[in-house]
Amino acid sequence: MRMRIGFLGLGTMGAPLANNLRKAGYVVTVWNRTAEKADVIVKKGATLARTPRECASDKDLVFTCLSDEKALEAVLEGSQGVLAGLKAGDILVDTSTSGTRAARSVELRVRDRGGSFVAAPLIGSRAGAEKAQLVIVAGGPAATREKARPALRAMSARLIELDDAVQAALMKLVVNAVGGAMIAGFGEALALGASGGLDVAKVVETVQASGFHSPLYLMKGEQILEEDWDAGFAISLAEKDQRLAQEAAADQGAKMPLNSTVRRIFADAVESGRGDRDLCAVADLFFEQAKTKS
Ligand code: NA7
Repeated sequence: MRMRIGFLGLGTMGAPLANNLRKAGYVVTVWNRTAEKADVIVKKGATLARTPRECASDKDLVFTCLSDEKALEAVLEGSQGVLAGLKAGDILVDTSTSGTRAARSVELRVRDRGGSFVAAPLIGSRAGAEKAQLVIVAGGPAATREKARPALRAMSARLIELDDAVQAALMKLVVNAVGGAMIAGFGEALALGASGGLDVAKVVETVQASGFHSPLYLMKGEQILEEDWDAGFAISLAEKDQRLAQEAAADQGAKMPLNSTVRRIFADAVESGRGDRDLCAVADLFFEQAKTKS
């Protein structure tokens, strides 16, 4: 019998992920707060559930891909929530970046229902999700990971497995703390060059010729030069990731002064109206502050 998957959250990342699962041969039932976003995948053969509970009921695997821990909470709880639909032996896989506190709390509540939880945050952006080229860090009990593995592989190019859900959530925060500092530093430095009269294209070329070059700067450098702010990964979500890193640091006793500044920069970008733009639009904020344009 084909495996049944319930998939909740058809945003930028969730829609292509659910579609990849459908293409891989799973029987997919979807739910999204804004139901119309399900139209495309329903036309391709997925079933639309009326409630999160219905979406999660009687499935071999249940996936969530939601903005943050608050969205996750809204979808999990209540009489029509995902948790109400889970029974003993069921598996919930959260692909959202919802942080270590949420992973800890969701794991307990899924276990209370006799189920098993895997935190499987995504590394990559929309294009990677569409091409099933994401990196996924999956943490949870070995037997549960084994059951979820084929579906996780259908959405990713690289699957990194850990024994614990909270550790997987933490790993994602670590990776995005690195990425956040890189892109904020890049945008700030480009604006420094531009404000002194350097040609931004030449700056990008020179950084890329140096030992500091990176695929991130190659990709985002092009987007910045073209002023293409179409969100592969929205600044508002990047700000959330730095906030979650700060929370984990507070819980663990780690100090992250750089991350705290990066978070403030992203928060400024959101406040300036750039929240829905791609992460690289942080450069645009620096250009504006330096009274120069790329
Ligand atoms: P998007 O494109 O912002 O999509 C977010 C999804 O979360 C989308 O399906 C939203 O439904 C849903 N959402 C947000 N708030 C709620 C509440 N309160 N209740 C129910 N559903 C909600 O994010 P991405 O796909 O780019 O990212 C998903 C995760 O991967 C995120 O953690 C990233 O950091 C990494 P809507 O369509 O708005 O009704």
